[in-house]
Amino acid sequence: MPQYLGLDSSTQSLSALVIDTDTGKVVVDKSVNFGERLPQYQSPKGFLPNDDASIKHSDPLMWVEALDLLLQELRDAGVDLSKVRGISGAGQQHGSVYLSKSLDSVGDWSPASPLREQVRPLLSRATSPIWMDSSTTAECNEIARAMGGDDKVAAVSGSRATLRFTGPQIRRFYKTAQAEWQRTAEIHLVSSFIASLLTGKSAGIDFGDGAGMNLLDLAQGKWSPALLDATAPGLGQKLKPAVAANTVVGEIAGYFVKKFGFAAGTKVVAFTGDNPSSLVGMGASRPGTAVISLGTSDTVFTAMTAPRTDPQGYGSVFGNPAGGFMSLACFSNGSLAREEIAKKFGLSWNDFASAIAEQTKPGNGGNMLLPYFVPEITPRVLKASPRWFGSEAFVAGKDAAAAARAVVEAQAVSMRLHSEWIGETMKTVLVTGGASRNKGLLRVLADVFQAVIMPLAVANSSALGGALRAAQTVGGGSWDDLFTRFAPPERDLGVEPNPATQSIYKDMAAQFQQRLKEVS
Ligand code: XUL
Repeated sequence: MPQYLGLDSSTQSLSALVIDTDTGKVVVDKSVNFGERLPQYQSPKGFLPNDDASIKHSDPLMWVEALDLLLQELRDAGVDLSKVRGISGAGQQHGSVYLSKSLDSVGDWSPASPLREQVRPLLSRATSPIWMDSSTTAECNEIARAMGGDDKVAAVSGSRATLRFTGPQIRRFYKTAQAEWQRTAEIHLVSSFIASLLTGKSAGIDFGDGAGMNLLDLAQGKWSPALLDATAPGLGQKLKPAVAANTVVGEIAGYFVKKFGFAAGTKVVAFTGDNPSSLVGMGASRPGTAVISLGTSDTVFTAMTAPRTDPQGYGSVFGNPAGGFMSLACFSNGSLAREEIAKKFGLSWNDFASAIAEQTKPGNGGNMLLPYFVPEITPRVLKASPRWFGSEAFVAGKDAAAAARAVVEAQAVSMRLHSEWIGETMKTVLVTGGASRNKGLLRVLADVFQAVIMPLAVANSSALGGALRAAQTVGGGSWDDLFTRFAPPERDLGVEPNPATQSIYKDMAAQFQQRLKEVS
């Protein structure tokens, strides 16, 4: 029975999903939450505490340990990993791992000790900056200046020099930690790092995730010499050539065969970013269907007919793992903001749905929230600064139902406003991620986007995208067949827009933009 494993190393957890292409079934879908299961890393939300709110780093050994832990759990759950023919997957985008030796020179891992102990001495930098980091304003300006302006950076790489992108992060490392920089022989993204662990040798970064670095020449599929020079001297030698997403980067290392029962020779396909992987996992890798992913960050993305850049500079263009390009707008106040409201008012996730369906109305009686509980990427809000506007009770934090609707309406309005540049009509929007089963949230999205909103049968679309890409590359399945069988949208749960709300949300969008000027 041909089975394929997809992994997703995201901000807060590592997930594994196995599909069986004979039966058309998902064999297993399991996750390890870093905060809960690996508390020794002191990263309850997946990143390390820091007095400087702009600095967000994670311990890469936490990701390594999670891999051992999750594969052991699959084994303990009776999953026969020897049936897996191919593996692919995804990582949170932009995060980077710094090694003092190329993994090509390591050979196989020893099954005698845990993987984390073997990786520890290879790290030239103890922590990894992740996508939530916003400490690189100076470096972005320097890169843009060296390139002759932000438009030039966007024309080559698909995005302006962007705070969380890996190039500016690398430049900051080069400027602030000379000794560690000198000791660094190889730099990986989270995605290529996990693929490298699996093969026991250095796996190339794929075009999809590589586009989130401000280093890749999108048209050429090669590191841009000008961007490399503008970022840090000698950087080109620390990066392996980028590869297409459907490249087999190696075979599974003996360590995993001996420890977890994989078959020797199991192929590993290049890993990509979590958003490009979700595009495939949602069956949306051709233009015409937009995707909203509700995770730690919320993202809106769609396959693109032609690469187009965001004139306001917030959105990005990445490689589409199924070929061509995709757009992406990323909002850091996703579930982080929803969880803040839930915590503040003691609301369950069901309370959110009933607050929206039963206790409040579209437009929220004029109550509005600027939902910035952490610094925001889109639009740029540098300091956490939630603002409440409306009735006395709402502003005083005494109206739980209005607060629940307010956070969801504000997020939806902002997503709509900041995805207009993509220029693709969004008649159908597929929704994935932890919050995608919340009827109240889907209702607001349908009304704000004036589009049919449909959740996907499998919530974990990024890991599913990994499994589908492995099946397509190694097993040779057709995309259409794989999408029909594994990524059917839940039509029954689809929510139709109510046309009567169109003008309400048009007014709200105008007010929202007005209010935004106060914080951005
Ligand atoms: C996308 C982005 C986030 C991360 C974490 O540009 O920064 O969505 O990929 O999921």
